[in-house]
Amino acid sequence: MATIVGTSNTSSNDGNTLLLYHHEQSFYSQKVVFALMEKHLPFKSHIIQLPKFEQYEPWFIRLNPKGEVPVLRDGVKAIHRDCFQKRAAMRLLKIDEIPIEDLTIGCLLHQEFTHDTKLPKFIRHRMKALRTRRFSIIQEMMVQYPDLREHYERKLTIIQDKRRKQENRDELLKIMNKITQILDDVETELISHSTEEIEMWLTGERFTAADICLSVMLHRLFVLGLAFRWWGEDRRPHLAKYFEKTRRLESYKRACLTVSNYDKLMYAVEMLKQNMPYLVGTVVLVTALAFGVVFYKKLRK
Ligand SMILES: N[C@@H](CCC(=O)N[C@@H](CS)C(=O)NCC(=O)O)C(=O)O
Repeated sequence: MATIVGTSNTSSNDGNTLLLYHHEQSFYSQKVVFALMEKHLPFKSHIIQLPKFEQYEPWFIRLNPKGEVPVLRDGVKAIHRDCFQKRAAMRLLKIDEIPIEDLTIGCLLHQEFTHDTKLPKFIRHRMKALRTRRFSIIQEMMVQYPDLREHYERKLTIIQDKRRKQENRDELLKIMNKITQILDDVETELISHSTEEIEMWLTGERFTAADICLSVMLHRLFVLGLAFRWWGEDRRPHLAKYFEKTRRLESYKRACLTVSNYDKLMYAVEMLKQNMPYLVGTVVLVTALAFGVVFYKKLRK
């Protein structure tokens, strides 16, 4: 989950609040934001611009040599790791075994598996472009910052290995089979609670870390256009109901539906481009009507 960094004094933190380095669309960041919201733990947010490769900047590599978000900086007190992990529940779910990046990129590369993706076109293009560009960026960083060479080298090896997997259709199918098994277990678990009179989450009355992991995972499947494969009225109805219930939570909205202003703008531009033919058509129609009315009035004079 999150890399937790403890310091007693930092320039970017006042020492009392948690400082979270994260990105809105990052799966692992969403889980931590979700957990912090559920625990009512105030935190300061520092967005790491993954689309600009800020995670490979030397200052961030020094913070987390893996060059990944999220990172949670705790100025004074230690955070109980069970904010993020509940081992028994995790065993039940096995969700953390799903290689989310491979699934996400795999779906972008093999779109035939998806239907009704919620990812705007510009994000899909951006993710594909970033995936290829990051090699040269890391190589440049390696030359520029030789003291961090070993971290950059490790990162390159990891992403090269991931790249091969992501291009392989069979690897994607393997991941999807694993998800089927997990969601079958989840449906069985949810069915076992269905006779209870009180509202139940995955492992009981309380919304736990297991629920956070499951909810963020379901959100990712939904956004990628994979939901139809696993839930709906005709399949895993308890899971479908569970997802609808989760989507009403404020913590879910904050963790999973927050979009940066820049992305909002890009989305507006995409919508404008898509609707351009209709817009032009409407303007032409309205102008023609206006001229028609003027002409008609003239004729009647
Ligand atoms: N095991 C890590 C995984 C974190 C991770 O994979 N983060 C992704 C975003 S979801 C990332 O920062 N990717 C940027 C990169 O690898 O360049 C955790 O649980 O925090």
